[in-house]
Amino acid sequence: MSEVPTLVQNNDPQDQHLVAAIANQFAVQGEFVSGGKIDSGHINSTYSATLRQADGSLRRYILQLINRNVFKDPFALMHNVESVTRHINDKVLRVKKDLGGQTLNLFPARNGGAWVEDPAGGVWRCYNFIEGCVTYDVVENTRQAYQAARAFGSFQDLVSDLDASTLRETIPDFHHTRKRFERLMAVAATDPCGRLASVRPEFDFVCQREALTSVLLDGIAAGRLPLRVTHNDTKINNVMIDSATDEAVCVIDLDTVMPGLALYDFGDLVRTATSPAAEDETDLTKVQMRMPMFEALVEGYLESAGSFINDAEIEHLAFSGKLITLEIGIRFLTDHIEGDVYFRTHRPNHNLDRCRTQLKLVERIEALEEEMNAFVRKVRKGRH
Ligand code: ADP
Ligand code: GN1
Ligand code: MG
Repeated sequence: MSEVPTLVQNNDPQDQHLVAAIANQFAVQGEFVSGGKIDSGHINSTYSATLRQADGSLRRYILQLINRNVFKDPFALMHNVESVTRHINDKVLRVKKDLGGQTLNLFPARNGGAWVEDPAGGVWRCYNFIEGCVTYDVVENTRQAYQAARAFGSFQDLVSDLDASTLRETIPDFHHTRKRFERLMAVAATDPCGRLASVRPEFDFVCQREALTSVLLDGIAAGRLPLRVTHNDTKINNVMIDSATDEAVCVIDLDTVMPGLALYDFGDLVRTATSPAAEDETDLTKVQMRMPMFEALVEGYLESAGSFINDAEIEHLAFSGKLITLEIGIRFLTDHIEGDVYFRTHRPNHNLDRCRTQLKLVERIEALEEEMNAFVRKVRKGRH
């Protein structure tokens, strides 16, 4: 199976120097031993730093440079992250009396702030390193899928009483699929890099599905789908999984926690946990909708979120997988046509390759949608 190890440590001297200099500005104890880049995630630049404690033991931290091209107001973003981590830690502490597991915590800067600014204007933050865990880019077994979905459902539960009005919208209209579609149309109309002609099949595929982009928005307007505080970026490598037990330990990447739909979170799990192919796989025959993974996601999600989500949300679980996969496909295609200005890319046509896997997965979901809906109905009946 295609587990992709995400903790790629390197010994690049420039990284060592950078990590040491940044770590030194946070209120963390110990002497710097080593640092390395973590090559996962399309947005921020993430590093680990290892420090030797007074008793000789080693402790790791995460240092992250926020992507200012994506997050125009990193201070608003840090306000959100502080609110969310504080809320979750207070609540877990109240309910469990102890932290009973690992949660995400920010370490303050030595100057007392929640972040550090480097001379180039970069904004850095420091988290505890969630130990004993890995993130997967591709789910290997149904237990991981179940656990991940349960963890994101629990996350929604934990933040359900966080006052949404105190959260800033870090990326406006992040999951407004119709606006994502309109933006693709606008970028295609100007075609700044002359790439449109070579992506006609992908562009036409999206155009044929325009009607899908309004379905959940109409549900909001009609009052059937409530806005909740949601994670909004529940791709499978945003949950830390215990490497020994496959249990989900901690949800990470809190940059897009904002009011949204529970279905955006579930949909992104379907997008990233059902296919055995990497997001940038070029052999599209490998892209599949694995029913056992979908079933595990539904069961895991309903285990933790089933008590608070409503019937309209449950009815759209399979649909949300199709929609969010289409939406991210639209975003990759837009970025390709625009000249790769948003997502980090590692090779020519990387965004186009990513777009193609998404659109293939949409097709696979369409072929199995009835079966997926039938499964959801069956589980739901069993719960009544
Ligand atoms: P991005 O916004 O770029 O996706 P993430 O916050 O998801 O950034 O971090 C990128 C990767 O770094 C994650 O997929 C995970 O492998 C690793 N990582 C992030 N935070 C932690 C943490 N607190 N402990 C251990 N690993 C982490
Ligand atoms: C980005 O940050 P990361 O890699 O977890 C993106 C998501 C996309 C995803 C596609 C802030 O997620 O919205 O779904 O890539 N995050 C942002 O893989 O745009
Ligand atoms: Mg991430």
